[in-house]
Amino acid sequence: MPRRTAAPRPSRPGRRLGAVLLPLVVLLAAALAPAGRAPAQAPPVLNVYNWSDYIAPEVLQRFTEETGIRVRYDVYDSLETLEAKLSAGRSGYDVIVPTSEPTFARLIRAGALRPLDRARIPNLANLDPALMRRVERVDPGNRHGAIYLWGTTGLGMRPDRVRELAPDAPLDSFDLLMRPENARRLARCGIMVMDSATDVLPMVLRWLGRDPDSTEAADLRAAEQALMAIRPYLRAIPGSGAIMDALATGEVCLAMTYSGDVIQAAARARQAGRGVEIAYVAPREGAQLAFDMLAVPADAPNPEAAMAFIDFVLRPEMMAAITNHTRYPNAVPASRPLLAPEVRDDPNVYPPAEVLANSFVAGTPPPAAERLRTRLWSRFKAGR
Ligand code: N2P
Repeated sequence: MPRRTAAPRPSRPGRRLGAVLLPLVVLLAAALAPAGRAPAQAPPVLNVYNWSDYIAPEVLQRFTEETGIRVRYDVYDSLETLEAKLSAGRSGYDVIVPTSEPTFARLIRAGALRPLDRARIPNLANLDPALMRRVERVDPGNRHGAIYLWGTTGLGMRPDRVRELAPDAPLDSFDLLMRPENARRLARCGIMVMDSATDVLPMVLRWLGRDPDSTEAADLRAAEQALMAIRPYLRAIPGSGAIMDALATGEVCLAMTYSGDVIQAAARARQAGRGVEIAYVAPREGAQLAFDMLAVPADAPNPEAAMAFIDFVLRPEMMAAITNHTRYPNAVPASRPLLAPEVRDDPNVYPPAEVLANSFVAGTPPPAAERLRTRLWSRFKAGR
């Protein structure tokens, strides 16, 4: 279930004070307005629906301070949850962050996105043209979206526990998870796979040496068999948000999830100082690469605020704050010099050329194949 919050937890108490003071000032101004005039209007609201742990809280605070626009902020932790919410229509959101494929592609095809108002988003010019070209295959002319953050999917692990329980298992390969003899030994210290057919199946197909986008029944059967073979050893198949928590607390020693989530979990574990060491690995068989897009639903209640927000977020200093906090790379090169050195130089945040060359972007399966995948996933989750 998506966690619903008014705003992500502020990182410092001072921020919370600001959140309280700003509406107070607005109320006070309304009360002091000369009698006889129309009552002051409620401040405009921007409704954002983003991935969990995918922004720096101070960015929202500063947006409200500068524009007077209040932000209502909800989160999801899988593309399936986002799609379910959006396909019902009238989501009430002004800004969403779908992955370029398949979700953003499908929403464009369904006419569910409003083209960006380029005149109101001059900071689109800050985006790396080479990265923006990569998402053009689903959005010619980049009309409907701007890259927010991107990243790979791979394995988060506690290397010390893994070495202890499965000394001969390779740490840099998807074999670590997908070979039953490894999963069986690691089950004792806890394994989780995130609940997302969209983000897990292509990696399994790739590991099997098959086309990650395959719609062939034989390929999907092979993927299902491989998943079923490790199913008894999985502690849970929760949303990616729960996986981040389980990694950070040391509750699991192996998890398949998104790169920045693992790096955030590692940072949290270090801060807790309880000796939990977490590492991220983009498997050598090839990691799935995802571009998450800032986009505006066609029926957004406040599209002007949406465009203003996208422009604000694309400022180099905002993107740097977001990457520093989330440990996901962005697509604004001018933010690079503003990054914390340990973030900028972390090869798991900004993958080196050879990892990128070996990575793949999943496509958008046609509806019939999508149905097969969804059913396969339900059987996997149920374990039968
Ligand atoms: C945020 C996960 C977003 C990555 N917690 C999805 N590509």
